[in-house]
Amino acid sequence: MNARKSQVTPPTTNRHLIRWVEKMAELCQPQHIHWVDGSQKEYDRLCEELVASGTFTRLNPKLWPGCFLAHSAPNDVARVEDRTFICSLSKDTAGPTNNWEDPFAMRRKLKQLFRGSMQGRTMYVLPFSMGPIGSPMSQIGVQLTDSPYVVVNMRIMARIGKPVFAEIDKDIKRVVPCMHSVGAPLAPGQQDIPWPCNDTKYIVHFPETREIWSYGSGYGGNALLGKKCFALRIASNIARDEGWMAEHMLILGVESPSGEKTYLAAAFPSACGKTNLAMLIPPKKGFKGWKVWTVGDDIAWIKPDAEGHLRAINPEAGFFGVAPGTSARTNPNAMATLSRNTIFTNVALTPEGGVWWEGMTSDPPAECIDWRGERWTPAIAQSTGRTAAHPNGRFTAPASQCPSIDPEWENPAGVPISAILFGGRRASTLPLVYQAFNWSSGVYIGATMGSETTAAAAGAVGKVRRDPMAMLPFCGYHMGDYFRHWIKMQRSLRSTPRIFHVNWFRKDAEGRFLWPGFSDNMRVLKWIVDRVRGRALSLESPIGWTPRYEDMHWDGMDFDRARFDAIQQVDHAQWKREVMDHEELFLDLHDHLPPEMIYERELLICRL
Ligand code: TSX
Ligand code: MN
Repeated sequence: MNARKSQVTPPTTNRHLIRWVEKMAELCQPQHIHWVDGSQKEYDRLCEELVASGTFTRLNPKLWPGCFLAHSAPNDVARVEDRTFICSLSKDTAGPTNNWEDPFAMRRKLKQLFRGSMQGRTMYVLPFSMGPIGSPMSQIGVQLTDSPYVVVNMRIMARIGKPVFAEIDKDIKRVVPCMHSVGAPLAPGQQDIPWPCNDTKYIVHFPETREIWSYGSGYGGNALLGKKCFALRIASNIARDEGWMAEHMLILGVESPSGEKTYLAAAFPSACGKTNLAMLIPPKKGFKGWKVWTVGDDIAWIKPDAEGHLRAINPEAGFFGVAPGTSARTNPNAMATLSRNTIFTNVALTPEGGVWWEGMTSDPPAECIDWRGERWTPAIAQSTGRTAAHPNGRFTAPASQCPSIDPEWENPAGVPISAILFGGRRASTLPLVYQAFNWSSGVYIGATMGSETTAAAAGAVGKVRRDPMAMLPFCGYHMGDYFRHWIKMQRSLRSTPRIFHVNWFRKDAEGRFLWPGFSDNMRVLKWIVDRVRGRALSLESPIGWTPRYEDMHWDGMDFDRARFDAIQQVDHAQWKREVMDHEELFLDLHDHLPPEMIYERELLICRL
């Protein structure tokens, strides 16, 4: 690739951008600079180079056209929350749930780390738009990275390249600078390895100057800086200042047989099947003519429009989904989406040149190459406990390929949001569904939501982990101020979306799931739509409005009133314990907590 030639003529007229690139090149000392144009030709060439360097394996084009597989280093397989920092001027701004360091000290540290960090490598200048190019709700960033793996993944996950430079040259939007190095410089003549990275990792955000610096990792949210770092941690700061919301939410549209469309946004902690819900297919029986449309599966930017209604865009252009557990049974739309033009990371390679992961098929392949690059058979798995795919193995797939992608998904004005759902994985206490009494009680529900830990690695199994609005690892400022911002949003709205809480995971005394989940969640979505549209009555419980058995649509499902009563039960003794538990999180945040949270808790206690 003639990188030096393109360096001579940058495809932008923006003096600040050109000067910043020069300054950063001086710091990182890359061998080449490549201005990313985002074309298919460029993508194909980078993928060829990744195959040649051993980072990528091209999958069998007959089975998996346009697909590649990467295996990461074993010490670079997930986001590193303990290495993630919010460097605001004051520690108090970042709050107790974020790692904080003094921004001046951190800058000094980063300068040291990045000095010469790209030696022997190409520095890619990667302009990206989060949200459709030109949308008033979109934001622009430029990532400088020494990882071609990041460039090709970003081409799927965001809008990148030439049209973004054109947008930058209009000089109407502030550009967020994003520095990224895998931290593995090459000495002259030194052979590269398939997955360069560094044991030392720093994922750093400067919320006041709107900057991101990421060092040492090439994986996922650590390295694809448009996603968690920009679209959530930095954007949550921008949103707080500008009066909108950057949320860890899926967006879906429910269409009725008459063509009426209702959009919902939903926040869930990890391992609740958020992507599965975003791509839900209604039950075959009882829901003729109903359709669920996918707008996004991970992030929503939500803003009041001129009439005072909330509208949302998905700032991303692809899905970076967890592969294990994804199958034709759990998520046929995801399987169709990832069937071509997809980059797989840390899943297994089959002898036919295909991919496999736990839960993809009922029978495992007779043999394969596991995510570590070693031979794997079901017998080896039996004796060693090793999985073929890493539990955090991923697919990077274009949203446009999703069969349920909403025709409105790239509408620059977004889609109107009628309801917000919070959810969690809770074996007891939390009913299948209930509706908040009003906005502030809904904010309380979101602030106190949580999930029971499933993997032993994550600590004690079955203990509730609070994860307010599913934003604990992603809010770029004090969680108490974030709740306050949620409360304050009501003032700029003529109509607030209705707020609901759902729990697909309640169990009976014998430990069996009370709810079949998956497609049948459509019955819950329908009740929510009917509530939003003023068509369904409800019962008043101490925690909120709950559905009447006769207002749920049961066609095609055998679920009698006794089972419904069991799954909807609000047990006062359990709830008294639950409210006591809410206090734990609030203690940490008390000095920034809006009074509404205290009042809502008091009211809830009184009702119980
Ligand atoms: O994604 C899930 N959803 C949402 C679907 C739109 N999962 C998978 C969670 C792990 C990521 C679920 N698991 C859901 C669910 O609604 N519900 C359950 C629990 C469950 C699992 C299996 C069965 C029933 C419930 N039954 C049988 O397998 C027969
Ligand atoms: Mn997520």
